[in-house]
Amino acid sequence: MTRGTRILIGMVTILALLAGNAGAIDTTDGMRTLRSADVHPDDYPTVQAVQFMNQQIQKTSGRKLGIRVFSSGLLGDEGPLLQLVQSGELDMNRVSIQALDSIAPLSRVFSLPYLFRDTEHLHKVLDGPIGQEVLDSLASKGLIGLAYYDAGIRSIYTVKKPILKLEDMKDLNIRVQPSEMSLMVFDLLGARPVRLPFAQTARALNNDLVEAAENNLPSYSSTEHYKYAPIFSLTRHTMSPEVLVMSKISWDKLSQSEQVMLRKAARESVAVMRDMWQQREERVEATLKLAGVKFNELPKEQIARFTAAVQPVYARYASDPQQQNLIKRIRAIK
Ligand code: BDP
Repeated sequence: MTRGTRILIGMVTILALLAGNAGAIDTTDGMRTLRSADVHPDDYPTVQAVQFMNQQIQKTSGRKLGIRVFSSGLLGDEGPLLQLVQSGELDMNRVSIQALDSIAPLSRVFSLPYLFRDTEHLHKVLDGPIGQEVLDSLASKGLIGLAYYDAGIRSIYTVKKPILKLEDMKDLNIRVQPSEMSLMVFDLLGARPVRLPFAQTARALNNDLVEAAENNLPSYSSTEHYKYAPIFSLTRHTMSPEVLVMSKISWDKLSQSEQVMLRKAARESVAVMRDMWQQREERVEATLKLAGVKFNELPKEQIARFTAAVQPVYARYASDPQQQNLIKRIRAIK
């Protein structure tokens, strides 16, 4: 599909989505269909997880309720779409938790750099009371938090030079996620961050607007960013997870049993997603190596310097007592 066709389909879809359908939840052939957005392609684990939910709820509801996923960023970038979810024009959106930074301050804690020790630590936090507290904090913002999905560990990839020490970050023109906190993290590291929508990153790398970006391996691979920026340096600076949110307005339109059904399907989709994610990470690492991507480990002392450099972010973006309390509890989880 050409870019023009995609844009056209995107516009038509958004119009169809909004026209005459205020209040969302579309009814097609007697089945009420929740519309969900994702920037990733159909075979990506986040999309597959919501497809799995769709199958589950169609089965349990006797085809009265389903979910349709608008994948590949068909409806646009995830940040702006969150507003449509809050206003009830779109039912669901799977986003990086960083997209919620300015909406839900408590959720910011999960995007802080160098907070989680490893995936096990992250899962323990997300699966326990802290994870639930953050999901619950979304309700006052018009969002129902349904599930966390894995997003691996984000590291930096570059067009020309590897990142092996803190000094290599100096003046690096790097695409970052459209969040204030990302901007500060990379400012502190000495880089020159540019906030760009996900979908525009490949073009920006290809046209020298930026010389670097940062992401996890499955995204680096599915977007083909590795073709423009084949040097992957394992800075491992954040483990911000994905989150599936639903419009509170749409949620309130469901019956209680439908809500229970949806929560159950969301819970089950997490395990399915984690399996797919792990397999995907292993597979893409091998494929990327074959494609010529050069991976660089950073020495421990350099990771310590990166960690020290970004500490002011904690004071600036996670300083209120509730956030401080979460950070303390997260660190205490062994
Ligand atoms: C990917 C996330 C996606 C973000 C993207 C980004 O899955 O939700 O939009 O990173 O960097 O890993 O913007």
